[in-house]
Amino acid sequence: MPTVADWSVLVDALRQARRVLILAHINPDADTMGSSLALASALSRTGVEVQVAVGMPAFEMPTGLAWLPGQEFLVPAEQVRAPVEVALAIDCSAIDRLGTLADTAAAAELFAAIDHHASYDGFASVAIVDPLAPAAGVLVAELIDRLGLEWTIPVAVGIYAAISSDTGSFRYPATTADTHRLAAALLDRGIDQAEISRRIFADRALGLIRIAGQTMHTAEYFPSAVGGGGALIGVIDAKARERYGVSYDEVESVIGDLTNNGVAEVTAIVKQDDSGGWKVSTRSRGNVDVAALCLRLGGGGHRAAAGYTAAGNLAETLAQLHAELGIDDGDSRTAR
Ligand SMILES: [Mn+2]
Repeated sequence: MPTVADWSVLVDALRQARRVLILAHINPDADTMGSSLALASALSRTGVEVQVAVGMPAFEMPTGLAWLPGQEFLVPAEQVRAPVEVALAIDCSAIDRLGTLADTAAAAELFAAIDHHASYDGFASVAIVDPLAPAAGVLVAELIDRLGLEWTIPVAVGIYAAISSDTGSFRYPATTADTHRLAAALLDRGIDQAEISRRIFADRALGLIRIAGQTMHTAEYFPSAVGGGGALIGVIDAKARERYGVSYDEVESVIGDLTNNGVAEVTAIVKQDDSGGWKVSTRSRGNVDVAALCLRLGGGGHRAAAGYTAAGNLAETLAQLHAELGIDDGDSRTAR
């Protein structure tokens, strides 16, 4: 949990710094990127030189995030100017989320983290971590207030995008009255919430709609999973992504479609990345702690939303997942 001392160390360091590096996590989502670009916009107005980077070689902003204001602060990982005074990782639960920039960040005068994952592992020397925060954006909003930075429209848009995205449009259990009050304050600044919501939740390419449809059509239902609560498991391989022209980052949203069901306590999607490896995203209706499950398999996340990188091929990955979910042998129903 955050302490006053941690806030003051971070706030003092950011007040004094001339050069700041903000790190969004690899395979960025709207929470990490909206928060990072918003903070960069706000800090830059005070004359601080701010860079935002993602530690992936030849990283390009996914089309689903390219509309966020503040794109001008993003630099390729190879162009990050070292040494860095303050390196601030946002929405990263472990240092491997910093990818190729882990060493650069660790060598900064102050290496700090702002995060809301229960699985945050303590990698930074100063950390603001609140597992109850529904989005990293909520904590970055508090940082902006503590620094007394100006809430311009680009700043408000980035923070709203972060919070709206990580709360599933204010639907997930971590959403509180305070979350709505913060959203209301952002609306009072004059942001266009309808346009932001459309960008995050509705503006999907035809190929993504098709791959989501295929995944929902072929997902297997296992009534015996998690003590009879049931699990719904979909698979998206690289071949399907290629057929529909969909990148690995873009299929992140499909788990949201599949999770909209009234039959399974746990929903999962097994996804193949461009290098052929498999990653698993899981969601829980609330009774099953999927963060604990994913932590056992080398990943992490939140109680209701978590993931991990699998070690084996698809068959091994599914067998391991079935075992973790307590699925009986021979149990399966494929949608017809
Ligand atoms: Mn987040």
